[in-house]
Order: sequence, then C-alpha cells, then structure tokens
Amino acid sequence: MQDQPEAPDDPGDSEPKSPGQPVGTRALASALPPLLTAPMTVERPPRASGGPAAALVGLDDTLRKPGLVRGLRLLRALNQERGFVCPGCAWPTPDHRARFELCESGARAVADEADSRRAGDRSFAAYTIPELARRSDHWLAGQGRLTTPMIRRADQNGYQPIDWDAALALVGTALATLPAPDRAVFYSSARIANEPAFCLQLLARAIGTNNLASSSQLCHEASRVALRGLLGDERACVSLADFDRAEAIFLFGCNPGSNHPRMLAALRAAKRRGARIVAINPLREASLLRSRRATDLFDGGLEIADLLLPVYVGGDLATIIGIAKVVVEADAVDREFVAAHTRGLASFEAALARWSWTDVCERSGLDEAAIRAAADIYIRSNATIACWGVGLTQHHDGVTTVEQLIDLLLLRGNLGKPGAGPLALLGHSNTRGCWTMAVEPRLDPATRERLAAATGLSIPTEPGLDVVGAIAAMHRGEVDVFGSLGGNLLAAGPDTEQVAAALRRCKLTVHVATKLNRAHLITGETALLLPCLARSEDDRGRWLSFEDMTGTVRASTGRAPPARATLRSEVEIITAIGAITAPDALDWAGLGRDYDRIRELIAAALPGCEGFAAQLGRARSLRLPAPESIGVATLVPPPAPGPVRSDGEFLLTTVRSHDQHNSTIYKQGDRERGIDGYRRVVLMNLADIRRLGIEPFDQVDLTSSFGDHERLARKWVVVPHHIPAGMLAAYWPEANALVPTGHVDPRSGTPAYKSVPVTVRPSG
Ligand SMILES: Nc1nc2c(c(=O)[nH]1)N[C@H]1C(S)=C(S)[C@@H](COP(=O)(O)OP(=O)(O)OC[C@H]3O[C@@H](n4cnc5c(=O)[nH]c(N)nc54)[C@H](O)[C@@H]3O)O[C@H]1N2
Ligand SMILES: Nc1nc2c(c(=O)[nH]1)N[C@H]1C(S)=C(S)[C@@H](COP(=O)(O)OP(=O)(O)OC[C@H]3O[C@@H](n4cnc5c(=O)[nH]c(N)nc54)[C@H](O)[C@@H]3O)O[C@H]1N2
Ligand SMILES: [Mo]
Repeated sequence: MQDQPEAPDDPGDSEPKSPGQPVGTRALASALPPLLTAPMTVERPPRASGGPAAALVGLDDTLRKPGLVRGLRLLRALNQERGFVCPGCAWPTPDHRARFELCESGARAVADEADSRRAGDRSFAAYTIPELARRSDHWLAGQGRLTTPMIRRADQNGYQPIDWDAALALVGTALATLPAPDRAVFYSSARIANEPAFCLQLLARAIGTNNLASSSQLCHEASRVALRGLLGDERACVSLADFDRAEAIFLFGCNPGSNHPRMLAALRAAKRRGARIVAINPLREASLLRSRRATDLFDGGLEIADLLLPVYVGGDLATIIGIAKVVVEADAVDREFVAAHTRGLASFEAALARWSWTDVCERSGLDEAAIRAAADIYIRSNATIACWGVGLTQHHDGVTTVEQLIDLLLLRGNLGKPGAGPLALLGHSNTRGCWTMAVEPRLDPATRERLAAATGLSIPTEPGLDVVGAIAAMHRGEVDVFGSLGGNLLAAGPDTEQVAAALRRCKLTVHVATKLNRAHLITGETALLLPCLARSEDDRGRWLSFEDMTGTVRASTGRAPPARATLRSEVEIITAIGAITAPDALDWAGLGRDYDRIRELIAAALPGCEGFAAQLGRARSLRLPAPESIGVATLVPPPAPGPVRSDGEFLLTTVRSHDQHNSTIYKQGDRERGIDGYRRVVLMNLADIRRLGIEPFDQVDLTSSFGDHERLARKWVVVPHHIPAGMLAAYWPEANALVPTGHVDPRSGTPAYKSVPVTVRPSG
C-alpha cells in the first residue's frame, strides 16, 4: 500500500503550468511570452447572472458529452411528468411546468452523466492506481462512464476486471463475516433515489449497525436539527406557491445563479410583483445583483437584491440578532401570533438585550445602519420567506444560527400563512428523500419501532456513526468495510489527508458509482468499483422517486439506453449484497426485482410515507404531509456574544465555483466570478493585499491550525474580489486540505467548511 501517493491537495491540472511563475491578468498575460504564464485570466465579474452565455455553455457540454441529438432528447425529458428528475439540485418543479426549461446547471449535470465516453477495462489496464491518482479530477471524470466491475486486490497496484457474481460475493461475504456489525460503515451521496436509499439503510440495519454516513451531514444537517428542535419537524417549510405571495425574501448564504438557477425564475417573478429581496453574503455574487434569462440578448437583466449585506464570514448569527433587536425595539413583534404559537419571549428578549450594537457590528462586519435597513424591509413586510444555503449551515454554530433565523420569523408571525416561512435550500437532488428514507445514524424511537415492526429487523438502539465520526473511526482502524453508494468522500470530506489515511486503513473499500473519482483511487487493502445505471437511463421500464426541498416526491423514469447493457441498478446491487450477507432477513430478490415492493415497504415502515404504496405511482407525484398546525414553539434565546477574530488571522470560506458540481469539475475557472482557466485561487480584499505587502496575482501559502495540528497548503493565486477585509474565499475540494476534521458544529456534526481560521504568507 506504500505505493499509493498522498492525496494531493492540488490535483493534476489545477497546478500552474509553470509552478512558481506569477500568474497574470489578461493584459499581463498577453504581454509575456505564453510559456511563462499559466493560462489564467481574471476579469471584472459579470454584472448579471445567466443570459445567453448560460444557455450556450449548457448546449456546449451537451454537444461534447452525450452528443447533441441524444443530449437534447434527454433535456426534453428533464423534470417532465413522464421523464426523470433533474440531478442538478433539489429546487421544486412547478405543477404547471414548461415543456422545456433550460437550466445551465441541470443541462451540465445531465450531460455529465450521459457522457458517451467509457472508462472501460482498457482505461484501467493502461494505468496503475498511483498513476491515475496523479491525474486531475477533471481528467478522471473525463474518462467517461464506468461500465465494468473492477477490483484492486491486496497485492496489486492497479484495478482489474472482475465478474459481477464474484464481486458481489466478495462484498456480501465480507459483511457477513465482520467481527462486529459496527466494523462496517456506509456512506451515501444524497443524490441517490429513495428506493436505493431505503435499501441501503435496510442492508446496514440487517447487519446490525446504524453506521449510515451521508453527504447530507456535510450540508444541511444543521437546518434539520434546528427545524426539528424548534418546529418539531424538518418538513415545516414553504412551497413554491409561497413565492407568489411573499412581500419580502431574505437570502442567506446562497448563490442561486450557480447552484439553484431555477430559483431565479421564482425570484424574478416575485421581484416583478414588487417583493423586496435582501441578500446576506460576504461575496457580491452576480446572481444576487441581477439575473438575465437565456433569451435576454441585449437586456441587462432584472435587479434581484434591493439590499446586499456584505457580512463577515460566519457573521450571520450577529446579523440576525441585530435585525431581531430592531424588531423588538420598534415594537414590531406580532404579539398575537407570539402569544398563541410560542413560549419564552421574555427570556428571548432578556438574552437579546445582552447584545450591544457594538457586539453586533464587530461580529457581523456590518454597520448599524445597514442592519437597520434590512430590519426595515423585514418589519414592513406582512409575509416574509427566509431562504438559506450552506453559507449559513457549515459553521461551528450552524444549528444556533438557523435557530435564530427561525426565531426571527416567529417574532413576526412568518409561519403557517401564505407567502411566509423558512426554506433550507437543499443541494443534492434527494437530500430530503434521504432523510425521509431513514438514512441516518440516529433514528427517533417511534421511527425505529415502526421500521422494525414492518421489516422484522431488530434495529440497534445505539446511534451509529455520521460522516465525521466515521472518518475518525476509520482513522483509528476500527472499520473493516467502507461502502459508498455514490459520492466522493475523499474530495467532499474535511481534511483530505486524514480521509485518505482513514480509507487506507480499511480492509475493503467498495464504491458503487457512475464515474471515476478520487475517492476510488485511495483504497483499502482490497477495493471494488461497481458501476451502476444513472437516473437518466432506462432501468427496464422501472421508475425511482426523489423528494424536492419543499417535500414533494416525484416519480422519475430514465429514458436513455444504458451506458452498457450489463450495467446494474443501485437497487439490484444492494439487494444482491443483502441476499448474500443476510439471506433470511428480507425478501431481497423480490425487492431487487420489483421496486413497487420497496415502495410498499416504505409505506408500511416510514411515518408519513403511506402514499408511496399506490398514490405516487398513480399520480407520479406525492406531497408528503407537513405539520398540520403550527403548534407552539419555544423560542431559543440568543447565545452570549462569542469572541471576535484575533489580529492577523483570516477567516476562509470554501465555496463552489460556477463551473463545478460538488467534486465534479466541469471546467477550470468560475465564469460568474470572472475567473477563467484556474481554480487554485484565493479571493481577497484589495486592502488586505496591500496590508500584506503583496500584489494581486502573487502566490500565498495558507496555514490553518486546530488543536496541536497545523495544515499547510501552498501556492494559491491571490485574486482581488468584493469580500470584506479579513475574509478569504477559495474553492473546494482544493481547500479541504485546510479544513480540520475536529472543527465541526457539535450539534449537527457538520464540518465548519465555511469558517476556517487561517494565516497567510507570501509563497517562498
Ligand atoms: N451547479 C451546481 N449546482 C449545485 C451544486 C454544485 O456544486 N454545482 N451543489 C449542490 C449542493 S450538494 C448544494 S448543498 C447546493 C449548495 O448551494 P449553495 O448553498 O449556494 O453553496 P456554496 O456555493 O457552497 O455557497 C453558497 C454561498 O454562501 C456564501 N457564503 C460563504 N460563507 C458564508 C457565510 O459565512 N455567511 C453567508 N451569509 N454566506 C456565506 C458564498 O459566498 C456563496 O455565495 O447546491 C447544489 N447545486
Ligand atoms: N470545503 C467544502 N467541502 C464540502 C462542501 C463545501 O461547501 N465546502 N459541501 C459539502 C456538501 S453540501 C456536499 S452535499 C458534499 C457532496 O459530497 P458527495 O455527494 O460525496 O460528492 P459528489 O461530488 O456529489 O459525488 C460525485 C460522485 O458521485 C458519483 N455519482 C454521480 N451520480 C451518481 C449516481 O446516480 N449513482 C451513483 N451510485 N453514483 C453517482 C460519481 O462517481 C461522482 O464522481 O460535499 C461537501 N463538501
Ligand atoms: Mo450539499
């Protein structure tokens, strides 16, 4: 195993072509001989998001990957009633949907999975695993769809083909012969459909473990904990129709132009009706300023945010508390609602009073007038929606921050009425579905009992491991088998080096995947790579289902011919393993053959899911029951003000570029932030660049310290950007080498990816 290289913190072609050379702006680059400069350009970020460029890029990817004719046929089936659900994000589809809705992000995600290239046995035969690991993420995905089961045996350094039966027997037997059930860990990406998600947790529980790590724990677990704690149910949220009624919409920590582009249609419509929009974001994102439709050829687009608050990274808690202060001071609390539906106003107000305006301003990075302006919009609105992305949740106080935002909504009665309420902008297209399907390490007792009664499984009461817990346990050598259904834990998890070491300590690592990624190249003693059907592909007429961020489940039928006839579905793979591991536990073969049987079991086993049995198939959609009445929520008092950042320390936030889908890098660069050709950049305020005595486009080294461990990542190109002084932004996965695994929100287990304290030094 020594032959495997360390997981690089700067994979492959994101390295400057001539490391150490200064990287210039377009002007500078053109003045120098081409060989001396990396092919990077930086321009003023666009003044509006979207427009014809978005449509062209979507079409270009379609042309290059599946081919235009096949690609366009797929795009026509996207989010249509008899078609398949978009893999891009979890934004809801309107009931009266357009025949064709062009979304750049959706088109690129579909093009990527419908790639006509194939990573067949020959691609693997040509490279050892260390050679593959030296390639960039972009190159790995560019090998195309995985089509053959592959194995890396303990004494080999390459992947070789293995037949399906032998591969499945190897996993099934390894799971059946574990010394203890908790020595297996399952990770899944919340992109997988309900049916495989449900089967995966059945497999874990049939073995006798709750070790169900999920990408949702890296994403919106804080939203879930806060919504459940305060409102009793994470399903309490607005629906698409509420966007037609809202008078004000607050957008915290999200970048809809890149990550939820279809949301911009709802925001534009609300804006045209006269709704006011407030965006809270350290970066001046193009899509928060203006949005253009693909057909807006000569039009500058529609203004989105009436007010943009350039908050400090991690400064949202103080901002929300500042707005709440104004609501209370102005006597704008909805007394009737608060008396009927909340408890604890007196202790809430007492804790709020402990925050002075100096406390608020120092921690939010905003001046009092800016916060008062946001509060004024909030107070004037009779119906407000608050949306938030992972800019709000991926902090050490993620749950506390979301709680304060829900409190703020409750103070003015913004719950349970049209046009008002909370909305967590869930990212992966089935994040909510994975929650509903009980893919979680900690089941509430009622769900556990019902699941056990319906399936006959005896489910352990001990909570299992979440992502961060699983990485630590693997690192300690306490895990033998790591199974991953989709996803890329190596790139997505915090502290890349530690995840790599953790994976290497397993006896067997198994990935069920559509495309090659870096997690497949850092292996346990033995490693299996099992290719599967993608959701856009025909699964012999069978259909799957996905739940959007507002709680509507939709049926999804793949249309394209499979990348290879012998490919198996995720459900078939999991149930075949179940049949070997725990043959008597369930009728695995029946579940694997007939997905209606899975849905009948879901209906019987999971609270609120009764409609899965018949209604979903009949109507192709199902609205899961949200709480019927708003009940009585206990307001959570704001915490005491925390410490302020120390001098000389920067706070780094890690974000997506416009040209990536999580760990899949479509292109080097970030069109919506004006950067082309390069990703290893750190966005910095010009005043900080001057203060450090460096020049724009110089290279710097970043160091993060946590506990007694220092993490160093070298050579980041400094790009001046609209970001508050003292704050930095960089792209992940490159920056994950700097995110300490211990730096998590203890209440949700979410890594604090978006507030990593770092120091900056010019690269030597
Ligand atoms: N095209 C595309 N679509 C995607 C994805 C993708 O990678 N590509 N990923 C999907 C997934 S899984 C998810 S979870 C979503 C993610 O969608 P988003 O939630 O939009 O994710 P990010 O790009 O990580 O960051 C969002 C925003 O948070 C801001 N931000 C950073 N730190 C802070 C902070 O401390 N406070 C505030 N207020 N803002 C902050 C950043 O500037 C950025 O604008 O998108 C989904 N959709
Ligand atoms: N620093 C930092 N790190 C982050 C974040 C951040 O904002 N900052 N965001 C976090 C968030 S919000 C998330 S959700 C996670 C994402 O974490 P993951 O979900 O683990 O990562 P993805 O990159 O979405 O996984 C992509 C891989 O999934 C496989 N795949 C794609 N489609 C399918 C399919 O249909 N079936 C199967 N079986 N496999 C498929 C392909 O092999 C592809 O390479 O990352 C987290 N990591
Ligand atoms: Mo996510």
